[in-house]
Amino acid sequence: AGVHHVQRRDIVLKWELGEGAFGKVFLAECYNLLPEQEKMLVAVKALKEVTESARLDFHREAELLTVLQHEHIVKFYGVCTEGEPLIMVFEYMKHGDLNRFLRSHGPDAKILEQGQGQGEGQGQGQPRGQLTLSHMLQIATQVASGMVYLASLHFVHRDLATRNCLVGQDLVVKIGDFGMSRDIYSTDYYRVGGRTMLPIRWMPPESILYRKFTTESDIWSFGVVLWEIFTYGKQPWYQLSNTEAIECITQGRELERPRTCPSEVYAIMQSCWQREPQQRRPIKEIHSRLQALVKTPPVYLDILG
Ligand code: 31Y
Repeated sequence: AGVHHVQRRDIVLKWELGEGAFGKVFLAECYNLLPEQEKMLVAVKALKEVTESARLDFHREAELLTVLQHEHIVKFYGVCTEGEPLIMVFEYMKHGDLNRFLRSHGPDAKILEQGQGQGEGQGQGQPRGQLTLSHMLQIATQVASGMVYLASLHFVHRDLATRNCLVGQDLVVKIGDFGMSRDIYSTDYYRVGGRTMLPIRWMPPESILYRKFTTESDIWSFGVVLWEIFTYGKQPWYQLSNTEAIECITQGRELERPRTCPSEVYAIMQSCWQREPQQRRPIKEIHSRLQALVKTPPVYLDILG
């Protein structure tokens, strides 16, 4: 694949958005990227340590991201490899990762509240207070849409979780690039051996037991993402340690229905959590079902809890 190259002098860093052991993500201005815009805001990921193996991973990821193009996959514009650090250029997703977004629009939001611009519309756009059922369904449908695309390419994600999705203007949600969250959200991973970090709380029994990752294991993870959305970003099995969570999942215990989750949506989660991978509902069907629910939201009586 032809990875696009950007010149160093066309990138002007503004400030840091996030940091991990691999490097940092900055907000930047980029010149001469698109024909219709002289300069535009972008997010750049700068690789801190450039060992030979990190360089190889970088180029492999860049080639992959060049191929993956979809309205619900974060847009990748190219790389800058003049000297160091190595840089990847992405579209800027104004609200950052989906997990933080969910928490900042949930019941424990006050601490996390980040100044939202004045005069921004509510309605279809970014909500000011807590997310409604309609917002949650819209978010879920968009993640599902990105997953339908990845499945159509037989691409197995292996780490689908809200921390790996990004939120832009007007509640646009996209699946992010790969391998950043292992640093920022390290408590979501269980370290096995030296370097391997597994997102066990999002993994089905066959991935935990046999390290088997497939389109069907991604469907299981999507069910957990739905659960995250309807709990405003809670960690699955937050009350359990990693070893207890492994025990629970492999024994077939299910996450409970979140308080704000209609039974129609919980039924979708449960269809993702069939022990037998082939019994899980195909992501295409899940997407259609969610789309139908967005159009005709279930009547939900909060007081029934
Ligand atoms: C981006 C805006 N997928 C691309 N913080 C890297 C891809 C998931 C995560 C990152 C971003 C997290 C900025 C913890 C401090 C702030 O609290 C979370 C955070 C992620 C801040 N990243 C981005 N923000 N546009 C971003 N990342 C991209 C475009 N790729 C990534």
